Amino acid sequence: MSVLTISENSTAAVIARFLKARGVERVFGLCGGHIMPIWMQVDKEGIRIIDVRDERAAVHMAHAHAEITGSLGVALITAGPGVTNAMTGIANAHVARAPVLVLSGLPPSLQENRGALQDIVHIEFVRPITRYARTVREPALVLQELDEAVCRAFGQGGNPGPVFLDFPANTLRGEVPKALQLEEHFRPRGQTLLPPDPAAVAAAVDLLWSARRPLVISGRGARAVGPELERFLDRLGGVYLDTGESRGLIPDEHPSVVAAMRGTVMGEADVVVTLGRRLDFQLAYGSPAVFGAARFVRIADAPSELRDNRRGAVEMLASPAATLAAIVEAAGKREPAVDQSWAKGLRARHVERRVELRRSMVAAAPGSDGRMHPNRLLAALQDKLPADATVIADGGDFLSFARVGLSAGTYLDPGSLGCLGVGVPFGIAACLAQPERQVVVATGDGSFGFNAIEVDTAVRHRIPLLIVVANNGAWQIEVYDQANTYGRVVGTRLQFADYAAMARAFGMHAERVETAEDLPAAIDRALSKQPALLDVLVTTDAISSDAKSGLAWVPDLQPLATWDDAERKWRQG
Ligand SMILES: Cc1ncc(C[n+]2csc(CCOP(=O)(O)OP(=O)(O)O)c2C)c(N)n1
Ligand SMILES: [Mg+2]
Repeated sequence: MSVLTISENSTAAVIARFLKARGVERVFGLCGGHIMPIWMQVDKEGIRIIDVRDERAAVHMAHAHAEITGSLGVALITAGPGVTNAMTGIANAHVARAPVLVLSGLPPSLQENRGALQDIVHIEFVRPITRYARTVREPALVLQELDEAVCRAFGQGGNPGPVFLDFPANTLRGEVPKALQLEEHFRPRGQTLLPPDPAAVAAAVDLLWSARRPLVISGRGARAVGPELERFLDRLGGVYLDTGESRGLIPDEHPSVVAAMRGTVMGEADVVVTLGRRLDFQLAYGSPAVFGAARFVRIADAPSELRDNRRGAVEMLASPAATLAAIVEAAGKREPAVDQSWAKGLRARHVERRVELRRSMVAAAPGSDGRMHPNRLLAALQDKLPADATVIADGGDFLSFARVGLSAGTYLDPGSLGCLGVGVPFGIAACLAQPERQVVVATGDGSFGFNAIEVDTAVRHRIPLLIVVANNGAWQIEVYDQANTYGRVVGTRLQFADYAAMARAFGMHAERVETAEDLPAAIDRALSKQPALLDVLVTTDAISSDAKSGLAWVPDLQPLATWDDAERKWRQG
């Protein structure tokens, strides 16, 4: 039998050297013959391969890596079903605007369209959910293609997001001429800084420093600007909201934080600053029905976060950090006009609500089925977690409870695609990216199921992760919607499956917990034996705010019933 050898100048070897040179330390993937040359060379370069059980999980992991580190996430998946399996992960990274490079293979060109194994044209179906999707057939062009793809992944004047390259097997084995392996293609690129327009900075200062009730909302594009944002808030005063995309950016103790007063503050602000934040469904699409006569200042380095839904009185396509610094600088010693009693009042009510929430969580009564309330579980968990823990929340009702019930240094969830199942893969990637942090996945039982098999990946790679499954034997938020909207329940009940036994089958420490009294010791044991899973039985009687507010039954004009009512009235004039 002849063996195909891979030379050091092969396309595959050059791809691996490129990844190494660009600082890629790990690749998430699932093997297959069509990508084997890259796989072996990546390993040879000392890049760690996190081998998963489903390609979707590989892309979810690359996505979480990118969100947490701000650096490129890389997924390596095989041809055909490898790519179709990955589609959900790619779509989620697309909606989340996460810089992810997906690499795949193709049958050799000489077998193209002849009925080859795993032959399907990937780029036609990945194109709408990627920033760049190309088949690279010519070894001599591989470095330019990789460089272009990575630039597009980071946005570079456009929107960041996933990019896709595939290579026929013969291309991977083909030679890249040495003369074309230019250092300039390998060399890491620095960040592109977009300086703000001084005239727009002056206009923003005028508007903001004369605002009585300014509100600042941060999002994805603000993730790296914590210090600048804090200085800006300290200087301007006003209040601050963050809707999950950039949670942990401003500490809860900061006097501007009023997260628990979101509904009120959105209706009361007179100037709203969006910082790298889309005015999406979580922000009522910026509708005047909800935001009243507020004027907007929009700051973003990605176009999709600059103009969506509402036009800003001031719009700046510029780096958020540089822009905030320039605004503070330009404001100089000017006194802000903020109504201090308004800001302080909101803050005081926010703090009251937080205290009340903590109190009610600990005291939450069990349901009529005798099972504990999800908030009891979250309170026990919060008790044992460090304040800077990374929280990955996933689920329907349980996501709604966990989002407010757990404080987090870093937080990720299914995002605006509502992509259930990200929990375990996101958790694994977060552990790898933040080895100094405790990472916990708080997931509903239904959501856990999608990528439950990745407990195997966590065990094999010794990932010190805690997975907590809130097991209510149902897709409960949907059960509630059906019962309330249609008066009957169809196809939304699951079993109280023994997820602990499942995890143990893969060698993970796992326990089922049935009472709130047993929780503290079980959490301690789990934390000392990670990776670990706790399968906690919770009641179906607990109705979450997402279930009550309309997110579950999807009103016509707005995601929440109260906003939908407001929008209806406002449209009628
Ligand atoms: C991939 C995917 N499938 C279906 C849905 C619709 N959906 C939203 S929440 C939910 C129920 C989640 O159940 P579980 O994770 O058990 O949480 P629970 O509501 O029971 O707390 C479903 C099916 C979705 N958002 N994403
Ligand atoms: Mg459930």
